[in-house]
Amino acid sequence: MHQTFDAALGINLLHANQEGANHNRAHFDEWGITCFNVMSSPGAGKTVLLEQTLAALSNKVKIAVIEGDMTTELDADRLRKYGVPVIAINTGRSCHLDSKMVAGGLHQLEHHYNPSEFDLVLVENVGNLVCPAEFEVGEHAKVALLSLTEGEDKPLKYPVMFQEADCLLITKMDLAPHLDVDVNRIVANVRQMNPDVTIIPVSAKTGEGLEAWFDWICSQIEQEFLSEQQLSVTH
Ligand SMILES: Nc1nc2c(ncn2[C@@H]2O[C@H](COP(=O)(O)OP(=O)(O)O)[C@@H](O)[C@H]2O)c(=O)[nH]1
Ligand SMILES: [Mg+2]
Ligand SMILES: [Zn+2]
Ligand SMILES: [Zn+2]
Repeated sequence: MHQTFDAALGINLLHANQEGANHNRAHFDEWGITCFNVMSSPGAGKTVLLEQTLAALSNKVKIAVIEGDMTTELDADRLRKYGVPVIAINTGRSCHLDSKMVAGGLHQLEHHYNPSEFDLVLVENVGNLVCPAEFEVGEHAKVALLSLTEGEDKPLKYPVMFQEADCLLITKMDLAPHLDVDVNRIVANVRQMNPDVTIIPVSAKTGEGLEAWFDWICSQIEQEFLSEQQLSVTH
């Protein structure tokens, strides 16, 4: 747990975290890996989305997962069935992953595998709409999920998460007929704070939107690959 009411302490905490994030980013760049930080409140569908992503992409994209959970390895075990390295990090009483915890995961990856063989690291953060968005872990993109059952007002009530997101997945679209929720309202509330975010409505149940999500992943990896090539030409 962290004490956000002490502003000075909060700034020091985030400063120390940023150093760790830079360290992780240097590893990603050295290994040619793109990293996404996947965040949402508990139960929005992160693990199901990762399961479907591994099922669809792991034969063409080399993926490793860093799985953050307070105490269990339940999610990690679900993802291990897809035959990819899943590094479980128990955060104990902490309500988010910080850059040092992710560094520990990356060093494990480096110890057990050749990290340069990987294209993508997916970090599933602890379920929480508040502080995970403030703690950079060296990721190239932040992916936020908001499920339909959470209500239209959540982007307004938890602004940092939705301002920081590069991609927002509106999940559980199959439930729309059962709920009094207006997807257009959610989109408008998010756009008000973050006009450029990519928004993809998805359903893990019907498969709606999953192709668009996979395309977004592949475009991010390609973009990262091209920018690294450019860097190596200019240096
Ligand atoms: N109806 C429906 N249920 C979903 C969908 N995605 C996830 N769920 C359910 O939501 C619950 C939480 O999913 P999980 O992936 O564990 O969420 P996480 O806590 O964000 O990792 C599970 O019971 C899932 O089956 C979806 O697209 N539609
Ligand atoms: Mg999960
Ligand atoms: Zn936290
Ligand atoms: Zn290191």
